[in-house]
Amino acid sequence: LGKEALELIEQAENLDKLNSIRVEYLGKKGKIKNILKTLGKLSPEERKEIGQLANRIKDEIETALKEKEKRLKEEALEQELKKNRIDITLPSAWVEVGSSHPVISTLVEISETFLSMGFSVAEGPEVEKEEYNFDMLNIPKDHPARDMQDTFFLNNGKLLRTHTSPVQIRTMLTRKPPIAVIAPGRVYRKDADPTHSPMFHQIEGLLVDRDVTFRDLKGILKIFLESVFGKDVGIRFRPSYFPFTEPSAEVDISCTVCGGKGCRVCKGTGWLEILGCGMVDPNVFEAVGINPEEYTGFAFGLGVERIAMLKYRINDIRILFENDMRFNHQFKGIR
Ligand code: FA5
Repeated sequence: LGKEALELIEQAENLDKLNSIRVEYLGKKGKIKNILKTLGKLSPEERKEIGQLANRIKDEIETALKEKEKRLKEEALEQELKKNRIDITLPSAWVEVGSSHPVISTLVEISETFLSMGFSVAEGPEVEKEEYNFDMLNIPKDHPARDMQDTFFLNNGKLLRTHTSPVQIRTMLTRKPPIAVIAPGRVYRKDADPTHSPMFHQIEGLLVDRDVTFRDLKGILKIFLESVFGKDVGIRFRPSYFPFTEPSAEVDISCTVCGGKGCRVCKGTGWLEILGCGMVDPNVFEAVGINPEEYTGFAFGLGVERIAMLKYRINDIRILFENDMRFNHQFKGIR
């Protein structure tokens, strides 16, 4: 019986066949079970001998079944591999990997510098109330910045914010000093030339507390500019005017794009204006219900594209938004 089974197993050419042999010999009604059932009728000696024999044959069949099963499976895998040959030395298909736009990576880098100094991020909408964009910032009704030339007015009485300064108002209306926030975001103006884009990014900064001075403003801006451009960067504070700060200044960076003479970006002056700043005007504090006798503060608004232009030596702001892939590809892996 054993020999017969082992031969059948050897000849079995697939797993189905193997399974039916298993049932035939080892199953509940299989040949081995049948022998074991008859043991009761035998004498004790015979019972022992036949019983042992039957169990040995059972073990042999089981082992043979297992081995054959393993071999059949290996053969099947072998066949499969032969049929579907894969050449692992072939080059892979071309996959385009994206990267951050230089304006966005500049914006993130600047933001992180301020976050590391303890500022947090505040936000406001791009479609803004005229009141927050102008009135509460002490910008009079007849100020040229409100002119249809500069501002995109919407027909619902709102406008596209022309700067991130309305986020100052929103922040001071909802929070009590001490306040230390930055507000990065998109702003819009009717502008278009090599250094002016109709949509661009600003980062607003606002710090309000007791005893904040112009010296604090200069110190913070110096730390930030040196961290972005390095210690040797040329920085120039120029007295200026903004209705919402008093005194006010503008900051220029030495124009490394061209080294000065004849440059389109700095118009031959050797400097590029990158931000406006100053001490928060008492009229603004009064508009938001903060006592100017108790608190002082500084604010600044910087142009992100201008900083990206200096950082990457780009001499026309419009290149940043044309989406020419030959340009965009150059910024792969920068951040
Ligand atoms: C302002 O927008 C003020 N809100 C800045 C400010 C904030 C002053 C807080 C004081 C206190 P200004 O219009 O100068 O200021 O713009 C700020 C910066 O944005 C400029 O220095 C320049 O770097 C950038 N900028 C202005 N117009 C454009 C434009 N069309 N395209 C690209 N960058 C621009």
